Amino acid sequence: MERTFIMIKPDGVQRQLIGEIVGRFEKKGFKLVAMKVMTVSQELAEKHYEALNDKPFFSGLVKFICSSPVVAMVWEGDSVVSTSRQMIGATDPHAAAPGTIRGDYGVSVGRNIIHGSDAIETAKREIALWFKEEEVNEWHATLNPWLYE
Ligand code: DAT
Ligand code: MG
Repeated sequence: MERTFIMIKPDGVQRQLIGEIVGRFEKKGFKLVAMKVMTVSQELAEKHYEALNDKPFFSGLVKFICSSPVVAMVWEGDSVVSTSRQMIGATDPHAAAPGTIRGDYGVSVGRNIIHGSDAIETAKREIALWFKEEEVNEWHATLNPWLYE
């Protein structure tokens, strides 16, 4: 089953949106297999966003991610990578459709509440970067027959 890395950024935590966001993923039918509240080191933030290190906003982005705790999670389910991206919405909350997390709660690209892996390979890299293997739980959800044919 596919997995993705989801992070509620410092603004989402400060704005008390953790329950709202986790609830959306739960209600969709995805399974939570790892979750931790953590203060991110500069080293981890830079590694996580290394593909963007030539962008003018990179240093501000790293500083922001380290500025206050985040909630790091791994969610599992059928097509969870692409479906999560749809639930999150466009990078710029101004462009994000109503009904998406960024569309409903964000007003600025540098404070867009949540991160989600953009592809299956990226998800693998990000999960390995943020979690030890033993922190990711294999568990059988009894709801499965009601979610999957
Ligand atoms: P996404 O988070 O939708 O995958 P991304 O990977 O292109 O978007 O960028 C990572 C984060 O960097 C994004 O969530 C917010 C920040 N960012 C992107 N473009 C930006 C910009 N033009 N100005 C400020 N921050 C930006
Ligand atoms: Mg991205």
